[in-house]
Amino acid sequence: MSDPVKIDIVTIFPGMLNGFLDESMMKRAAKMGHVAFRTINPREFTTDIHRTVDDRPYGGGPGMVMMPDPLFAAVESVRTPPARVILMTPQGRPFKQETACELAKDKHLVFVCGQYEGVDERVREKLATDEISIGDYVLTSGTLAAAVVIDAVVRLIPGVLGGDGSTEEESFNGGLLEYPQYTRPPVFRGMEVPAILLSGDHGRIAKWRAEQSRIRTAQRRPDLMGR
Ligand code: JBZ
Repeated sequence: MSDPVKIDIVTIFPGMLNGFLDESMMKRAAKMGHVAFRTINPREFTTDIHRTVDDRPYGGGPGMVMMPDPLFAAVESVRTPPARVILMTPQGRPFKQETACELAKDKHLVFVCGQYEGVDERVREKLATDEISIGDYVLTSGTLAAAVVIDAVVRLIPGVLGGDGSTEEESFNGGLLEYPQYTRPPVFRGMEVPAILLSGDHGRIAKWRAEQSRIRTAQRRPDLMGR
């Protein structure tokens, strides 16, 4: 078996990741040796009495900016030559399923998570190899954004989902939304499961599902059609 994929998360709020890393699929993937997580706190790399990680912006303006030295030191303490150093930032490349597939092929990912207003531009220029945004809304924490990216990547690492086919079938694989799903009972509060799904005709079921995916995608996400 191959070495675990190394995933390091540089954050001043490592506690935000406790539930995420210690429950569910992430924990299981780590236990099975597919992935090895570490959190690195830039505060541990400060040298002043107050353990300062941020300061006021040069030129004035609101908010605080994360200082370069603690972030460089934290990344340099874990970085290996092939590592991708990913800065989570609203100005980054929009995160897509394709991006997740790309990152799932790497051996070592280092996520740099800002908080507050942002990080010193020299981190972007000289430390980061990639910049990613999870979407067009305002967050206070790059750490949450990194957790979203890590979740999407780890489930694609070979062996993590047990190769049961569910990776291929889900939303956005094939670029369309998922078809409607039903389970027991066949009638719930007067609402029936479509008869075709109970028919046992797997050919017709597959065609029905493909059609439902198209209808649903055209209605809800026309931007995904014809890609
Ligand atoms: C992100 C500076 O800390 C932040 C704040 C917001 C934010 C990120 C980092 S990453 N939003 C996004 O991916 O949308």
